[in-house]
Amino acid sequence: MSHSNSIDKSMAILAPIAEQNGIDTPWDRYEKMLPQCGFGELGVCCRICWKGPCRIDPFGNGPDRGICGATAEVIVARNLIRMQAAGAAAHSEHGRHIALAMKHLGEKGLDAYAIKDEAKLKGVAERLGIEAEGKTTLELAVEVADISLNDFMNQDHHKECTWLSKSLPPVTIERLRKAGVLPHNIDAAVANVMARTHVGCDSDHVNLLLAGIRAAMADYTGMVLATELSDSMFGTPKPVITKANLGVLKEDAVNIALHGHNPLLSEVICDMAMLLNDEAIAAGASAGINVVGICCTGNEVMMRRGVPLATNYLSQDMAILTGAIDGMVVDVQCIMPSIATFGSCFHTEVITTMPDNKITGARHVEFSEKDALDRAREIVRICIDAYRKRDPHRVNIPQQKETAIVGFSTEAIVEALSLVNAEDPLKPLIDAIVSGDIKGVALFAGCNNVKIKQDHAYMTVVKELLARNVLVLATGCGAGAFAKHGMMTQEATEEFAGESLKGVLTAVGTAAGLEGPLPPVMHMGSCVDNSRAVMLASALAKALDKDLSELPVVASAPELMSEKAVAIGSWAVALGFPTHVGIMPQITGAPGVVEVLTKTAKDIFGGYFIPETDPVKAAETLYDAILERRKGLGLSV
Ligand code: CUV
Repeated sequence: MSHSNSIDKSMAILAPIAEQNGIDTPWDRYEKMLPQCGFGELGVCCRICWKGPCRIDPFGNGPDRGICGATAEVIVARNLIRMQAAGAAAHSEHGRHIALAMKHLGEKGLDAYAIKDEAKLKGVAERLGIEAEGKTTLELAVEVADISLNDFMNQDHHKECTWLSKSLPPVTIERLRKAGVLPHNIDAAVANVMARTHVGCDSDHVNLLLAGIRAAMADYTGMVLATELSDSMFGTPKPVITKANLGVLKEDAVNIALHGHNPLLSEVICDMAMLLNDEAIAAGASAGINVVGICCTGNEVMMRRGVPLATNYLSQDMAILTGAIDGMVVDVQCIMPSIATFGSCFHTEVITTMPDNKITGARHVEFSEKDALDRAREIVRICIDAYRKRDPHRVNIPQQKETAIVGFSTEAIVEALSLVNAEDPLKPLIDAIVSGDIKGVALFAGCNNVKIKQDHAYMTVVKELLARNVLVLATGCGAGAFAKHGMMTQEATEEFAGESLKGVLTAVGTAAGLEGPLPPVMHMGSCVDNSRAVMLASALAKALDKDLSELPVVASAPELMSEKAVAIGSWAVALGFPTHVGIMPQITGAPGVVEVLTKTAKDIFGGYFIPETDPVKAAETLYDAILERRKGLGLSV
């Protein structure tokens, strides 16, 4: 029997439809996988060469080494750092794609794109040390793109990636430099992990783990440049009110779901949907075209355009069971291949768009920046055609949706604060932290994972921390969870924020003209936009003249699953944040690796991993970590 395991009420409505159609939900697929491989769960299975697979006996009754002699520590460390490298590769490919598009735009022009936020571009150029005087916007764009691309190309080991020193506090940079984990080249950091984990190479788990951290710092580098260049091209997010959850689908509209990550595709589809709205009406969809988002593409267009969010990671294929999605347009990352199967059960056109991300059974329309308008037109028309084939009897849209105030870029937060103190915008925030009205800051990031009731861990940890007056930032599918469950509303502040936090949110919200508090969870964007939280924390650190590792700032990924999330968590640790992971990482077969990541890391970086599957305990541990930081700064606890 098909089922769901989610606190998202839409899922209980849709699971029986999966059953009727004879398709498995993600939770059914998980159940069929049980019991999952115990060696894999511990991380002690090695498939790096064809002498294997080898696995270490965790009980000490069988082999304690692989055929080559690799210990559990080496096997686990190699597996882990390959995940970090893959995450870094994924985010950085995204960043590279944006940078190349920006360069192309600046040099030759691209019909579908522009520098929409010139002020942001100028700010970025200035930060990168580019002399803006006398240069056109497009010339600046080329220079910014070139410096960014150089972070993928530089071969001088002594010269670290530019975006690192241009975005992090100098003391943090100094500390990371001493630890030897600052990459000079994003691609090289990834390639280095692949090379040193080849059979018969680096066989020292500490040395391996440090290389993984370097790859994670490359992940951060790719991410920060992706965010900053995207803002320049597509606009820096400002607060906007929208809706989230599957109730945002409309029965009388052509519903196009944008899913994946890169705004280069989704932005143009949004523009084209507006242009072709009348064609949709002519096809019988009286409400025209309704664009909705899924996963991080959803976050990108939600932040910049107020496009409603349909759902987050784990329920992406379930969304198709509504029978109301005419086209699901995807680019890269976090796209379950199952959507093709679900699409084929309905009239839904599942359209892949990137040459290196195809799905068997899906339609492929290859998208490139050069012919973006033509391809976007083709894609939107395919969706309109699909609408004509929609069977109204199979439409079943769960009426779940919540209001979400989103769009809290660092700039937007600083702007809101400047309404309280125009001279020194960060001062109100710093004062609130110093006085203890705000105890600390928690960044929630990461995915959903079938191993946890969908969204439940997010909601539990966040409520615990809000009640303790911790300011909450969110990105990725965590932000999606909070949006779907009404945590980005003013009412949620009233209900869940502790008294002193509520006071601060109300003072800032009122000054910003919201006639009430800011929402208790600030949506900062997609996964790459975790860089925004670092920007905010770095601004605080610089203002206080402290290292990031001294601030009462923590990170939490209660439901993570992807390699990208592992990379993010790893740089969060390196930057100095106590970092909770709510899924038991596949490392526990190597006590030495566990020791390094949960304890030794604290001595080297200040940050460390907190693996904790109980969300209430996780919140307590994170709060204790915040108090420890406060003590360190001499602040009240
Ligand atoms: Ni990039 S990485 S499931 S979409 S947050 Fe969502 Fe966010 Fe994890 Fe993926």
